[in-house]
Parts: sequence; structure tokens; C-alpha cells
Amino acid sequence: KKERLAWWTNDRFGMFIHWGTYSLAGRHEWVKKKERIDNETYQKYFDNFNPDLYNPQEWAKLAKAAGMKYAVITTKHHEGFTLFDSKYTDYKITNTPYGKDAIKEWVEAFRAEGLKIGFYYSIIDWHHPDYTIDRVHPKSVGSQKEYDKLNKDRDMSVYREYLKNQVIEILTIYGKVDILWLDYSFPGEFGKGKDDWGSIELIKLVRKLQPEIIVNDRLDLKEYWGGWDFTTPEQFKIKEWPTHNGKRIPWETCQTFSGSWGYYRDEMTWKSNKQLLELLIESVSKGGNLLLNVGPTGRGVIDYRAEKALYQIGDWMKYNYRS
Ligand code: FUL
Repeated sequence: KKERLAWWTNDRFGMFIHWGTYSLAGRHEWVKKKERIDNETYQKYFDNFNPDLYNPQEWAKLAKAAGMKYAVITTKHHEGFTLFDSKYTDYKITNTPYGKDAIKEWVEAFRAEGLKIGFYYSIIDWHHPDYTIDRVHPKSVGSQKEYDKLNKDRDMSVYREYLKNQVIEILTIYGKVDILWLDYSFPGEFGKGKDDWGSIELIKLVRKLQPEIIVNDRLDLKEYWGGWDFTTPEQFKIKEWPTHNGKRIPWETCQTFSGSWGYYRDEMTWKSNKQLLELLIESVSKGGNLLLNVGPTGRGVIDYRAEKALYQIGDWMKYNYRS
């Protein structure tokens, strides 16, 4: 495990990218759940998905200029829309007006800049007809009885197969993938855990397909330490080095420039450059990685505020970075 993590613990700093049809709404990647939008109403973001300004070479150059060494992109977020050309769904980018596999272009552009590549894949799916309604679903309800009624024609084992098949796709179509970022389990009442996802079987498959890949910890596999490589404190600074069975473990904090992960036009809570640099320095000096998120717009550009901040981090890195 230590060996496969070696490059990652050395490199320390990566770009997270949240991009999907929610980017058109421009008010949070959870908009479908937050506003309880039904499929029919949400469809307009799919029908109009046509990022005419998408230029992954520019994104990759920006990541590199900031001193980032790897990047992780959402191949599918909770909304269920895939940015890649999946055989198993029609709800995919190649069926939008854009018509091309954005992941393919992305992988080529980021590799060309010498960056390691990672895939985020949401195990949660608000679009698949067999995915059972749970407490974080746009159709969430209050009681067991209501859930039973809503879920009577839904079959998680069908979804489990779908999820497995799509993970196979993203790990076989694009060559070597350096990181897999699966998101996320929420066990407990009206939630989902490792048996719903088939986590153990899934992780074994991942290891077989990509023996050198490193995987995050969101599959509800706490006890199965062989199944994941690093832990993922989200949107907070750690107080102490995270441990597992009394041992310090690799960690990566993921953070946004403002609040949401997807493009949110009117959000005004942007971190200052000082805060961003502190975050980077503090994370690295405490032995962790920082995965800093951008949420490109529906047309495919990175927000000018993020762009500016990234160049400024790059200026600081020029004088203070040593590999
Ligand atoms: C969370 C997700 O629900 C957010 O939308 C985001 O993707 C973040 C990195 O993980 O759990």
C-alpha cells in the first residue's frame, strides 16, 4: 500500500473538478435534491448541455500553473448523468447537444501536461429507476411505510450491477487511472452501506482491473483496511493526524473555493488567497494532501475567481515548492 501511494504522498496537491448538468443551473450540485426537482423538470439541463467553451487543455495548464500534480474529475455525480460514453445508460453526454465523450478529451489533456488522473464516481444515483429512494434522494420521505411504497418496484441489485458495469467502463476505456474516488455511503436509517453497494466485491474488482490504483474511503469499508488507501476529511481542517487501528493513515482534505462543489454563480463566500495558502501549507505540514475544487460553468469554463486564485497560488509555489 505504501508503495502504490508513494507518488501521491509526495505530490500533495491536486485539482478536484465537479462538472455535470447541474452546472447549468449554477446553484449547487445538489440542486435536484435541495429543491426536490423531478426528472422531467431537471431534463432541461440535459437537453441544453452544450459546453461550447470546453477546453480541457486550458484546465490542465491552469492546474499545472498552480503547482498541482494530479486531478480528479466527476465522471458521474449524484444526479446520475455521465460525462463519459457509457454503454449502460442513455443519460450520458454523448446524447446531449455536445455529443462527445468529455472524459476522453479530459484524460488526454491532463496526461499531456504530465498530471496524474483520477476519476470521481458517485455510487449515489438520483436518476437510475432501480436505485431505491433513501434519505438523501430528491424524493426522500419520512417513514418506513412511505419508503416501502415508493421502492416497491425498485431493485437495488439491478442498480448494483449497473454501478459495477460503469466502474468497469471507467477503469478499462481510458488506460491507466491513478485514483478512484467513490462517493459515498451513508449507513443507518433510510441510508445505504456496504451491502447496498456490494462494496467488498467492487473493491476487489477495482484492484484486479487497476492494480496500482489508489482508492478513497467512502465505501463503508472501515474494517476492511485492504479496501482503501486514504481518508477524506471534507471541508474542514484536521486537528490531529487521522488514525486507523491506532496507526496514522494517509489523508487528503477536499475543499472548495466557496461553499458548493458545482458551479454556483451567486455564492459570495469565496476564500481569500491567504486562507487558501494557509490551507495548503497547513495540510501539507500536517502530512496530508489538498484536493482543491473547481466547478466549471455549463459552458465549460473555470470561474475567473478560481482562475485568478490558482495563478496566485502558483506564484507562491514558484518560490516555495521543492519536489
Ligand atoms: C460529497 C458530495 O455529496 C458532494 O457533492 C461532493 O461531491 C463532495 C466531494 O462529496 O459527499
